[in-house]
Amino acid sequence: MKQIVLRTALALAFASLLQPVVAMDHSSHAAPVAKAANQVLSEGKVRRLDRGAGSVTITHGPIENLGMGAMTMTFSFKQGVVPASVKDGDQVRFRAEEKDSQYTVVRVVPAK
Ligand SMILES: [Cu+2]
Repeated sequence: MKQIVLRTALALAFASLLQPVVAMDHSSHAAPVAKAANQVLSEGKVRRLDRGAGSVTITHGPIENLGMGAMTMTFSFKQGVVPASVKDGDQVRFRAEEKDSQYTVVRVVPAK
């Protein structure tokens, strides 16, 4: 009897080792091509806003559409893109794009 119990335990232990490893499928992580992708905003904090020069330095989190990790960098922007209420130190959500090999902020939304 003891023998059978032991064998069963071993069999179960062995069977658990044979559980098929679920293959990781990353295909679903592929960048969405939908129009909605244009609306994806990134998180950031305004470090230095220069409205005259049309440049803003932002410490930002990952920017998925640019394949960029978190960092501090300067973007250019066109007049009217950064809301008048936005000032240095503000938390914002923003959309950045690469235009003419220049990183440009095309939308800025103050974060609450
Ligand atoms: Cu960056």
